[in-house]
Amino acid sequence: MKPLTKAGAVGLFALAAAPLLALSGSGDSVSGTLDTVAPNPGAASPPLLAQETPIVVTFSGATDGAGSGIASVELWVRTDGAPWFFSGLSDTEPAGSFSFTPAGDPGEMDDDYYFTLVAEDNVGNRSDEPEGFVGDGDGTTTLNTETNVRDWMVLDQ
Ligand SMILES: [Ca+2]
Repeated sequence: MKPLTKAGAVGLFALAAAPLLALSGSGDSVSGTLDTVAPNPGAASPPLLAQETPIVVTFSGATDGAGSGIASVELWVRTDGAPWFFSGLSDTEPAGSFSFTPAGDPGEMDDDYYFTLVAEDNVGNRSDEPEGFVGDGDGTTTLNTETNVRDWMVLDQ
């Protein structure tokens, strides 16, 4: 009877331990594929010139390689004399376009807007955010809305 009892106890132990082993195995599997690499945000392609707002900025090329995948692509902006900031515009697709409307009433003179992208993957890794008052980003748009007004004045005369 004792050997049977022992065998029964071992069998129960094995059953009780099985879920723990399964969880442990699952944990090993998750850690083996952990994504610690920031995605490549691709590039923004703003127009060289704009005579009206919003400024339409196309973007493409965001990729997370074999990682967890692109969660979002953000449009970041800088103007002369101001630091980089997040425009508030983001997209879950790796390519598309943003319609950026500058704050205030810019464009009376030639105002330059520099654009770049920041991407985040599905586990929260982020590509580098631009900082400070320098850098051209991926491209620059010169905004001059007054050109339109002058055109109208010429047409009216
Ligand atoms: Ca990644």
